[in-house]
Amino acid sequence: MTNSIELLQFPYSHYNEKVRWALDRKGAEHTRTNLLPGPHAMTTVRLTGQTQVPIARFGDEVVNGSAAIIDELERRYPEPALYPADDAERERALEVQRYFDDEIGPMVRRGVFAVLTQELDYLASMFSEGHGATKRRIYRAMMPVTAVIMKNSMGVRGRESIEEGIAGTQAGLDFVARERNQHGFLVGDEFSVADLTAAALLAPAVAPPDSTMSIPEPRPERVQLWLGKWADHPGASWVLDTYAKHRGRPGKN
Ligand SMILES: N[C@@H](CCC(=O)N[C@@H](CS)C(=O)NCC(=O)O)C(=O)O
Repeated sequence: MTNSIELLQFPYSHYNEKVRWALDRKGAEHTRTNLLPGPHAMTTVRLTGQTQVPIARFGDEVVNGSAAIIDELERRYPEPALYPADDAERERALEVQRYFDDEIGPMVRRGVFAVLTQELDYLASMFSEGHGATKRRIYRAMMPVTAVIMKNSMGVRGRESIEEGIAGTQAGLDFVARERNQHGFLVGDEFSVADLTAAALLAPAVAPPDSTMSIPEPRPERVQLWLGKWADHPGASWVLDTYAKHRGRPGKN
């Protein structure tokens, strides 16, 4: 049994960014294995019986789901803590995490993918970044089919569903603009899992600079319009500030 940590991930996924941020913040040494969205399911099903990443291997132990992985990290690396010490604050921070994981994260993803799935060259190039030229070519050729599968799994099914994605993104930004306290945090007077989760899951609407979640430039016009829609929202400023103050410079995703 080894104690090494391996994160199986998609580089451009906000739930994966959540775990990367937690790993970086705790200074937990780890490796990252990038899976290609689509073919990834062969690996994820074999390891966990389900298709989603993030998945973390802690030696022989396999944990999937961002909240469960952060829970395990918190146990193994208590400092710096992501869970508030005070019971009521801890409960509230975990509640905020659940709200963003279950309700806001999927809507932000739906909103951004409604745009990205209209830009297949851009999407294929972004998702296959770092892979060899042949694999990238094959991936681009498969993209029309992969994009349909992605749209289905993200619930991008016509105007109404896209409006829900936009409304959910707006609700998430409104939430952080409203709930941030005088210290700039969503709960208590220290950075916690609540701030990390909200900022990471809103990042695809804000594209914080120097972050592993900044979608590559040059960005197609539709992508710029998506980002422009949120640029003046006070919640977007909170995300940018939170990234600038607490994410550090994580380097490559
Ligand atoms: N609640 C899960 C959500 C994870 C999730 O939605 N992962 C997406 C990427 S953003 C995924 O792996 N999608 C591919 C699939 O469902 O097969 C978590 O917090 O980890």
